[in-house]
Amino acid sequence: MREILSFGPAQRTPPPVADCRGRLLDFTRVRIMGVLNVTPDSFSDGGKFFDLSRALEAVARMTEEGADIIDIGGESTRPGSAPVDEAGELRRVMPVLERLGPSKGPLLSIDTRKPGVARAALDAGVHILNDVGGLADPAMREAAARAGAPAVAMHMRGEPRTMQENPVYDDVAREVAAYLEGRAREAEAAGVRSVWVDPGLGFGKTWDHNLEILRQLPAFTAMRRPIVIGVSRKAFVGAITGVAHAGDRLVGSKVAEAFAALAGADVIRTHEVKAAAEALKMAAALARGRVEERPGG
Ligand code: HH2
Repeated sequence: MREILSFGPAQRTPPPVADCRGRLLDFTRVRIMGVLNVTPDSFSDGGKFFDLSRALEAVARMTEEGADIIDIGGESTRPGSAPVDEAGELRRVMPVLERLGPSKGPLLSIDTRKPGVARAALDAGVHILNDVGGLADPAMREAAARAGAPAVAMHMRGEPRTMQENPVYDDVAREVAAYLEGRAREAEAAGVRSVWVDPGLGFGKTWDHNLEILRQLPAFTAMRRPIVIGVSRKAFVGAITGVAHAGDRLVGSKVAEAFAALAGADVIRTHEVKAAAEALKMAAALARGRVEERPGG
């Protein structure tokens, strides 16, 4: 544990500020990305925010609770999930984006693997592209570059339908970090102004792989790019804590989020924003050894 504190938030050296299409996001503290799944089948909250008014209520609640970013997705990528076509995904996310309009509150990100959805969402004013496909599709890189938007490249091995069928790595942290560095360089060469990397916990990884990645986050901080971590409610949290129902995995999720923050994550993608904000404040105080932040950091 002491080793972890020695590379806590104060030691992180990502770019201090990301320009999100004119809105600035600094990483002097760990940022919270609240999840809004406008889907009937997401693993923990499928169907809950499928209705427009409930989706908008959820955005208002997460804003109040301290979300820095709201990540809006219209396709479940849980293990075994069935893909949705582009028109269907657009029908899910666009009404929410149109009603939100130019957000003065949290930044908005679009969680999609489809260039058509990415382009439409960015045209509607979304600030960040979150691609669980790792920006491997040149059209995704172009969509972010054209809009001048930062993009999250997430690592996934295989496809959601089959990705949990016996994934094998020699050194999972090193291999995933090398993959993401390659994708980030390609995206930058295509004109993407800021690439954030995400090792993709649960996407083609065993439970032990997920733990290994969290314990080896310095392999990712060395890339000097903002690091996004999504651990919230995932199956390995349930397996470790013995909580079968995904929506009840609050405590395990918050412990893992605090651990990720201390180990160097810059953005925590989470379903429970209020509890994450408390956990991250606690983690930050433990890392700096003082209750209060001093003015100016
Ligand atoms: N996890 C999920 C979806 N998108 N994006 C990033 N960058 N990182 C993640 O870890 C990540 C992600 C899966 O969680 P969720 O959105 O709650 O479920 P579903 O895919 O079933 O909608």
